[in-house]
Amino acid sequence: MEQIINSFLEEVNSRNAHEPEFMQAVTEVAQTVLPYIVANDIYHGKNILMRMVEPERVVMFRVPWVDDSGEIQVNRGYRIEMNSAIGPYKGGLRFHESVNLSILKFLAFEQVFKNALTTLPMGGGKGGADFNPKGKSDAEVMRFCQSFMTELFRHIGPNRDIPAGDIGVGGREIGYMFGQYKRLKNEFTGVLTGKGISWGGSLIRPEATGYGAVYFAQNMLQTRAESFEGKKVVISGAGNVAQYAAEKAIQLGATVLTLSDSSGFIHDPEGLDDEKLAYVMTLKNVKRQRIHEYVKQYPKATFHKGEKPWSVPCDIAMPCATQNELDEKDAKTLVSNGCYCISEGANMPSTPKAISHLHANKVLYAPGKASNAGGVAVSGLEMAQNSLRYNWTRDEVDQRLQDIMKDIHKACVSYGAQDDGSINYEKGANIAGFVKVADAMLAQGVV
Ligand code: NDP
Ligand code: 2IT
Repeated sequence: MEQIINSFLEEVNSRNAHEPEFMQAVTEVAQTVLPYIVANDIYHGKNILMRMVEPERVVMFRVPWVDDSGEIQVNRGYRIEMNSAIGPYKGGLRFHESVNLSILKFLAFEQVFKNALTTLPMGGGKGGADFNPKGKSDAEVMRFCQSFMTELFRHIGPNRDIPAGDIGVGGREIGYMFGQYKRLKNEFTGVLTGKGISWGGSLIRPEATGYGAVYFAQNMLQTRAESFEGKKVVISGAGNVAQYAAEKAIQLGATVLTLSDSSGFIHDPEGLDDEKLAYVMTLKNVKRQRIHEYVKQYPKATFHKGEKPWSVPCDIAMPCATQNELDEKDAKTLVSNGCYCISEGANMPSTPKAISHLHANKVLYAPGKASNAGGVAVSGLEMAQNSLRYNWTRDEVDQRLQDIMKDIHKACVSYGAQDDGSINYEKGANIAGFVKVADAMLAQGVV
């Protein structure tokens, strides 16, 4: 088996040698899915995984724009249309200076499996630009978004490819891009998700990824007759996913001790409450300032410059910032401090060695493609509401989100249950996602 996996990865690597994040994501899937393919005749001999690692289409384009001082800037835009076997391409847009082909291909590949797990009919895609929104004025962000959409609009559509937000792309950016798409096409359609409530958005979409990651953790905890009540939770990030993971964890009676950004983390030993979280939301979403401001407002908290929050003892950890933010050393620290549940809000935040350590110590570990699927799931519900030209209530959407997270958990259990009674959620998520997409691909022939 090892030989089959190695020769598969060698072939993929020969085409993608300079894409480390993409190879990391493919390796993780190949190690769990190839043994399943070999054991199941209907998938064997069809080169099905090789077809899945090759994007259906990649678009790269120039994004020129004029900054506030009149200088002309140029960024690089991308859209990876990875797989449309079970529905139109669907996935977020990331605006961050680190964005490159490797990062977007890893995200698009993960999205294919994640979207299949949601139970909704969505293929996988991802896009973005190496644009750094930090410190830019609203007017600069608007001009950038308009220029980005002036090329992207010809590749997307409500039945073709439906982008949404990711790092650096929130309600403001979706608004500017939607406005430009509508102007160019002269059509009001649900071409993007994460829209404002008065112009086609869904209630609970901003909350969905963070809430969903907590709901998934709740399902995992229930397998050990545990809950969030009274638990210590450590969260990284201070953006969309981290904020709503914190909100839901607090609502369920947990103590949220940390938040972070790329400059360091804050530790509030008394825990965040509704008022403190409202302060963080204004700080990050309205004032667009840094997390270290928190300790000026709440002096009992401390700021740890340049550090990650994983050294703070906790029961539950939720990485909600970015890829590879939790390494083997962090995993060892978490486990030795008593952490027994990790629910990933970010995409691929744990390194392969960290994941091995978590498995070896029987930590309840949920990979992002399962635990952060609530965001894209509610995007799918936003698409459904747009098609119906109707809006569901907050409670209706929240209930559907909870049901979907429960179904994803069930799918992970059915493919990831181990002989010793533990659940390998990584294996379960990969195989469950694979089966749905592979069955559709086989039915549709070699296309
Ligand atoms: P935001 O832009 O709202 O927030 C990102 C947060 O992560 C910020 O606090 C940011 O800090 C921090 N961060 C970003 N890059 C780094 C880095 N290189 N090192 C340390 N911290 C970093 O993004 P989201 O909250 O939307 O996304 C967070 C994660 O969740 C990403 O992995 C994303 O792919 C994933 N995700 C998002 C979904 C969504 O619906 N939005 C859905 C599913 C997954 P700083 O401000 O300093 O950059
Ligand atoms: O990684 C993700 O799932 C997202 N950024 C959300 C994608 C979406 O289409 O809502």
